[in-house]
Amino acid sequence: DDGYRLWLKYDLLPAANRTAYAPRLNRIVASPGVPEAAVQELVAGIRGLTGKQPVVGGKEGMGAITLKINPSLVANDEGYSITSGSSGIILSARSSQGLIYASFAFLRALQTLQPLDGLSISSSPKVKYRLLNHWDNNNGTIERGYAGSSLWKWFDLPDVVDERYRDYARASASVGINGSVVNNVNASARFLTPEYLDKLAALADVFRPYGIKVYLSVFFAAPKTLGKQQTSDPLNPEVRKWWAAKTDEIYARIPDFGGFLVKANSEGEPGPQDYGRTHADGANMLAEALGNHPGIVMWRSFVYKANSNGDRAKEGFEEFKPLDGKFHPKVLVQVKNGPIDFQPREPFHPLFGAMPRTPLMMEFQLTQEYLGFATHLAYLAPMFKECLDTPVAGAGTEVGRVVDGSLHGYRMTGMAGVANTGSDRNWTGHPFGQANWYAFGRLAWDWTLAADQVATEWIHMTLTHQPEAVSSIREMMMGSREAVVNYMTPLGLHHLMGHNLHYGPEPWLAKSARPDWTAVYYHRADSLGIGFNRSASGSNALGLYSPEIQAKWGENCPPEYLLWFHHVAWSQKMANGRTLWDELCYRYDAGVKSVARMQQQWNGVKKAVDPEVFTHVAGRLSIQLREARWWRDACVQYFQTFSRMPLPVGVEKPGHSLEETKTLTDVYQLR
Ligand code: BDP
Repeated sequence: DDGYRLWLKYDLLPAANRTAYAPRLNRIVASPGVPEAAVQELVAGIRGLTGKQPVVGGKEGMGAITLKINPSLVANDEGYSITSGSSGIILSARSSQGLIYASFAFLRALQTLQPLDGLSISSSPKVKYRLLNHWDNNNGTIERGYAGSSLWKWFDLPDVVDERYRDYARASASVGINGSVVNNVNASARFLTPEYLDKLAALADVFRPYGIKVYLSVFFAAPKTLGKQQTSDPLNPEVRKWWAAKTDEIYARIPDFGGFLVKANSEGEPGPQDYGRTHADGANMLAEALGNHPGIVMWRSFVYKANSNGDRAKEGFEEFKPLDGKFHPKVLVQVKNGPIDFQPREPFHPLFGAMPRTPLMMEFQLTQEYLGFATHLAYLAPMFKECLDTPVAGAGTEVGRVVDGSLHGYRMTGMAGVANTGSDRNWTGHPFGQANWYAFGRLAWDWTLAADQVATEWIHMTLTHQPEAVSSIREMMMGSREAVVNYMTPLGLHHLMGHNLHYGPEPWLAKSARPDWTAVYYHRADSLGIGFNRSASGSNALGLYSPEIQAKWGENCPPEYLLWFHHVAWSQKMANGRTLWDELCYRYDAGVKSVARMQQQWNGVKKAVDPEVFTHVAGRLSIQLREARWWRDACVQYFQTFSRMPLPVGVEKPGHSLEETKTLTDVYQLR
């Protein structure tokens, strides 16, 4: 198995399940309006899973799967219901899009061996815009992409349309994703040229049957660079006309174009502030350019000033909070899950809960920029859930409820995942990276799903049905992200990764173009202790949160966020009685031990999984173990130069000096 088929493998189910399913899956009955893509998928899926091809046609009743559009169904536009009883299996939805989701959900029920007797599923997405963000460039490279080059073959399009685009759309739709921003947020104006719009239209045609809309990241200064305008000032009438005309040009080719994603005045990208205007001025100008077209604007809040000597964790908040209520109704503000940048663990972004009059969209990162790229196994659903399940204030105010609009009554809601896909045959490089694509879609649909439940589905659909193997793999996945946190950045530490590349440990990094691109800026280790004091006596980033959160993460801060918010003395006693220093060492060591355990767990399932997948994962796990040690040794040895305390008993001693460990990192910085 080369991994190409993802979780839509449709290999034969265990014999007992096939026998139980067979009498119910003889024919597929599709009334008018039922999308062809749904029927095709059911035929292919059932044929593969049961070994028997169902016929298309005939009547509703026992043995039939009937698909129906039912405008009075209690569900939202994309929702569906699946029932099974004396009239057979019935898939109904209010829209053809809902039937696509119903078909994939029904196949998932088979793939996860659910009994069909009395089956009754009904589901509606909690969030409206469920998007992948591809950071793909027109030259085929992917920013922070670790699974090959871009899926989109820009040089070939629109004349050559790779079959793979359809499989991408199937896989994405199967987990409920309904939009794809195809290009990097550090956007090229080239995507707005007629040449590229034709290419985009070709992709849109392939995605459309699966309900996936295409979106573009736009370069804010395009009026000037592409349109030969004097300026790109969002309040300039000529500039506004230019964007309106450009938007019409897009809709002439792609009538269901999704809209724009914008990174502005961030990391050198142009934006409205270049002309003394605000983010709201910029976003609203684009929203107005969309006019009556159905599209939206997603404006990113990931900004930090060019010459800041404050606390970067406060910057997005400080710039956006004052703009609450100032955005056009077609605008969503897209906020990264945490206030720094996709670290293995961050507290939720303080903007969540702080902008009741502006729909905030979640941005998660699936590509593991700071979690060991595609080399390390890290199942991210527990990380997404940790964020979504945390209340922003009192009980019932979970981040998920901000994002799904129920807390503040947002009409527009969205969740974006920075994709981990690429041209590698198995799409994500690491075979387990597929689980993060899968889990992101499932949680964007319904953030209340449990991470282990989602893992169980994915394992059945992708790897094995063998019960003991399913539970070992699930255990391995569920602990994997915490393992990464432990061997890279335990106790609330963050941004200790190698300069710019963000791979491997470089906690000693002290010089860079900006202080907040170093590691010492974040860990602040000295002879007294370690951690970033973000409490009231420090930067007071903690003060950006609600009183409930300030109480929770203040004086009795849980260990997970301790050094994120506090500078703590080396000898300070933790709740478990250990000193901070000992606890830090134990956690680094525990991270390494967890990877060793993952290796054992994986070896234990060898007979239950495909040999090619087994070998591939085993190879990556051995790299991960070696690099977890590299991380532990580098950090423990380096921090020891400040703490001057011995390694506690039980923590493995590094087999080499700090200087030797440093050279390992240096190699990554060579050119
Ligand atoms: C950081 C990446 C950078 C992105 C930036 C962003 O290092 O490549 O362009 O985020 O999200 O994580 O805009």
